[in-house]
Amino acid sequence: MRNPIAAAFATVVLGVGVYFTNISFAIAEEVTLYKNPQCDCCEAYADYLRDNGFTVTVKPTHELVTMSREAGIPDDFQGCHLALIDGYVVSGHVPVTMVNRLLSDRPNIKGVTLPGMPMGSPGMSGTKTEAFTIYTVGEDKPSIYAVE
Ligand SMILES: [Cu+2]
Repeated sequence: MRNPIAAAFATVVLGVGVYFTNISFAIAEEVTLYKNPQCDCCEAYADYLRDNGFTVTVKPTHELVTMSREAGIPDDFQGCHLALIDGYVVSGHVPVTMVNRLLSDRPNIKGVTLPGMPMGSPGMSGTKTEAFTIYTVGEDKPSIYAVE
C-alpha cells in the first residue's frame, strides 16, 4: 500500500460503516410498550414480541386511553396496550406476522390495531374462536388492514 495513512483511514471508515449498519438494525427492532399497571396479558404480549426477536421496554401508565387516542386510535378500536415500533403504533395483541408485514411494507399509515383482547390472540389465553380483524390507524377512520 503506497499510502499507509489512507489505508488505515479506509479501514476505520469501513469499520464504522459496519458498526452503524448493525446499530440501525437493532433500532428497527426496539419496542416501547405502554400498558395499564394491572394488565398481565400485556406482559405476556411483551414476552411474545421478545420471543420473536424484538427488544421490548414495558412502561406502565394510567394514561393508556388518552395516549391511544392521541396516537389516532378511536376508543372503540383500542387494544389493551400501545406499542411503538420503528415509527409505527401497534395497539393490542397483533400477531407478529402482521407486525413484520407492517415494518417491511411501510404503508403510509400511523400503525395498526387489534381492538380489545380477543381470545387466543398472542399473549391472551383461550382458543381462537374467530378471525382477528386488524385495523389501520391514521388520519382517516380505521379501515381493515388484515384479517387473520
Ligand atoms: Cu393485554
